[in-house]
Amino acid sequence: MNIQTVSSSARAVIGLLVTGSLLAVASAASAVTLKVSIENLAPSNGTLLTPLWVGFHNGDFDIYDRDVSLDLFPGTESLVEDGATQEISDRFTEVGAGTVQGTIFGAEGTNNGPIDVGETATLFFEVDPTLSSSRFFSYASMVIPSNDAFIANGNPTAHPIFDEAGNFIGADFIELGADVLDGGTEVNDELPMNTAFFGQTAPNTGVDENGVVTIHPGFNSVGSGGILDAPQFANADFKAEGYQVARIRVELVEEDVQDVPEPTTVLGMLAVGGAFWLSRRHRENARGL
Ligand SMILES: [Ca+2]
Ligand SMILES: [Ca+2]
Ligand SMILES: [Ca+2]
Ligand SMILES: [Ca+2]
Repeated sequence: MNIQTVSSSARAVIGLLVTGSLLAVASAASAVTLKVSIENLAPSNGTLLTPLWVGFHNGDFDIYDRDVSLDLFPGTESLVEDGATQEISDRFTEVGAGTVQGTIFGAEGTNNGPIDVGETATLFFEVDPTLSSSRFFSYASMVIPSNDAFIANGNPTAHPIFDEAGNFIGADFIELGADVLDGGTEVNDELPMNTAFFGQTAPNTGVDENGVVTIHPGFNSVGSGGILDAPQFANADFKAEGYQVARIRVELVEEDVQDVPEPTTVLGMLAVGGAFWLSRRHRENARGL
């Protein structure tokens, strides 16, 4: 394949989508192209996901610890409450454990930006497999609608993409509803005004929880006037047996890449915002309860 063509396209896409973040690109001689994808496996009228943040690093970039406050992980709160990836992207740059990162938007489906039920969102990355800073993969996405529900790896070395010799390993795993986490930063009141993608109109809106990261207890029960009582989220109970949230894959691209997604103005704007961007529609729906 023509690696020059692939790399320049991928750089253009990622650069546009991740506003303000740096993207160091490996030399063409040793670079490979990776395809990262996330598929929303939730049932119809189930949960959506905010654009997936991903980063490649040397094992020293940590998104959260279980039973520890997110105050110790700057940038993660903004992602788990609002689906915004700018702050975690900035921290990734500051930490210096890796140089390649990006945000994968769900440009298809009903909602442009969020990854809709049944939608697969994809982005290509160029990395140098010989660098230790390419070795491990991390990811994070907010489960919406919610106050602070999210999926992410808390163990920075959980997903090695290359072995020590630079041989490709890749990743292919499913996030179960049972694995969804609660950021511990916002009370799960599920009030439309406080809940991203459910009526919230500004970032960082909600009641402080001052807690720690835990397994999410699940949405408030049916009949409480919360998320599960909204018809469009009637099947969003991710604690239901067998509920699958997403499949995430990191694949090695062997052939030429013709389907590198083209950025649009709309996508570029979404990079700055968060999960409150479509709040009007859902606020109206919530009012109808
Ligand atoms: Ca951790
Ligand atoms: Ca979408
Ligand atoms: Ca919470
Ligand atoms: Ca909130």
